[in-house]
Amino acid sequence: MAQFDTVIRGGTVVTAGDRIACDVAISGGRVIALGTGFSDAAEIIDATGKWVLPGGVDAHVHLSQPSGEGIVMADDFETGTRSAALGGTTTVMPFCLQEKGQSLRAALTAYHAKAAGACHVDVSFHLIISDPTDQVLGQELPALVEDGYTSFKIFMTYEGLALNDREILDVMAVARETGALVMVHAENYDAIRFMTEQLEKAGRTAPRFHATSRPVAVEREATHRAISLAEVVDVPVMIVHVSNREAMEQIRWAQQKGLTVLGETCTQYLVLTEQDLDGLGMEGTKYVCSPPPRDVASQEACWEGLRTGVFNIFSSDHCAFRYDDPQGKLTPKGRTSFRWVPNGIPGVGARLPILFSEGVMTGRIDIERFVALTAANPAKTYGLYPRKGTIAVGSDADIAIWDPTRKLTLTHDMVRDGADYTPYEGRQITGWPVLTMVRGRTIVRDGALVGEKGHGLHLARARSPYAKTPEAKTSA
Ligand code: DUC
Ligand code: ZN
Ligand code: ZN
Repeated sequence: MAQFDTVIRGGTVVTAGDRIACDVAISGGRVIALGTGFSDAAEIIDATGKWVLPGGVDAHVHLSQPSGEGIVMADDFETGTRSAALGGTTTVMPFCLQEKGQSLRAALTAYHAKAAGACHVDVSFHLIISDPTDQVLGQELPALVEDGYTSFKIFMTYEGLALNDREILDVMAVARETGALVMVHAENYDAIRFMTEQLEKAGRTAPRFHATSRPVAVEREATHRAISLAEVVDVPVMIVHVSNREAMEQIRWAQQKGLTVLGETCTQYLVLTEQDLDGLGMEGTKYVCSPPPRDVASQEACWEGLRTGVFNIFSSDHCAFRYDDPQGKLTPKGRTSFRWVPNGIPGVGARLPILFSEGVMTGRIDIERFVALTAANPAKTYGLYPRKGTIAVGSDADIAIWDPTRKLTLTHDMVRDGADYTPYEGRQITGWPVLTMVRGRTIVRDGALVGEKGHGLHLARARSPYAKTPEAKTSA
C-alpha cells in the first residue's frame, strides 16, 4: 500500500500568509504533510507551473430558497455546488430562510432535506431570521447556535423580510448572548418604497429604474444605522454585499472607532455598473440585484476596500434566476415594473476566475490577499478555520489548482449553474482553476466535472472568532 493517497507535486502552494514551492501529501481526505520528495502515493498530480490554492469558500450564496409566489430560483444544491466546483470553490454557505410564522427548526429540516445527497462541494448554512418571535429569540436561536448554526442574516428591506429597528436590536441581543455573528442586508425599506412609487407614477418601470429606486444614500443610511444599532448592543456585525464608497466609508469609520464591524463586497460591484441594467427590452433584468451595481468610481472604491482590509470577505452573492422563464426574470409581473423582477444574479462559478483575473493578474491584489479574501477569511469569520480555507497539515484537502497562463472568454457553459446566462458572458479571463479537490477527492479535472453529487457534506460551525463569546461577556 502506498504511503499517501495523493501527492500534488511541483506547484506553488499559497495560503493567506505565504507562497512556497512544495508538494502536498494527502491521505484520508486531509493534508498530512507539506515538503519535497514525496513519491510513494497512489496518485501523483503534476502541478508544475501552477498555483496550488485552498479551495474557495463562498460565504454568501442562495440556493433553493423560497422566492415568492410563482418565482423559482434557478439553482438547487446540485447545480449550485456543481458551478462552485467548476469555479474552484469547495465550500459554499447558503441561507436557510425562515418564512413568516415558520419555526427555524422546521425551516432547517426542510432545507437539509433539499441538500441531502445533492451536493458536489461542502455546504454550511446561515439562517435568515424573518420572524423574531419570543420563541425564536428565546429558545430556537440559542439552541441552534449550540448546534453549529453560528451566523444569521437579517434584512432591512423587502416585504416579508424587513425587520424594524426594534426587531434588529432583539436579534442582535441574542447574537450577543449566544456568540453568533449577525449579517445585515443594509438598504432602507421605506426609502425604496417611496422611490419605487414615485418612479411608477412617472411611468418609469423599465428594469434600469431598479437602480434608480435604490440610490447610494439608501444603502449608506442603512449601513450607518445597522452599525449604530450594533454599537448600542455591543455586538459585532457583518455588512454584506457593499456596493459603493459611501457605504464602505461607514464601515471604515466604525473600524477606526474600534468597533468590530466587518464588510463584504461581491463580484458584481467590481465589474458591473448600473448601465448594465439598461439593455434592450427586458435584457436589463439579467443584472437586477440588490444593492444594484453602481458606477466605475464605486468599483474603484470596492477594490480599495478589498486592498486595505475594510472588506475582509469577497463573495458571489449567487442568487440565480433563469432569464427566459416566467418563473424567473421574465415573470409576467416583472414585465409591468422593475419592482417585481426577482432580485439576484448568478456568480458562484465566476467569482474566483474574475477576482483572479481582474485582481491578481492585473496586480491590484497579490495572490496571498486573493486567498485571504476568498478562502481563509470567510472560513475564519464563520467558524470553519483551519479545517477550511488553508493548506496546512490537518486541514481538509480542499484544493484548487490554478493555471495562471490560461486565457479564455467566459461563457455560461464553463460555469454550468442552473441559470440560462451569466452576467459575465464574454469577459476575457486570464487564469483558471483546472483541478478542484474536495476532501482529497478530485471532482473537477481539466475544467470538467468528474465527481458525483453526494460527496459534499453539511458542516456545523464553531462560533466566529469575531463574535462575543458567552464567557467573554460574563467576565467583562
Ligand atoms: N440580497 C442578497 O443577499 N442576495 C440576493 C438578493 C438580496 O437582496
Ligand atoms: Zn442581501
Ligand atoms: Zn445574498
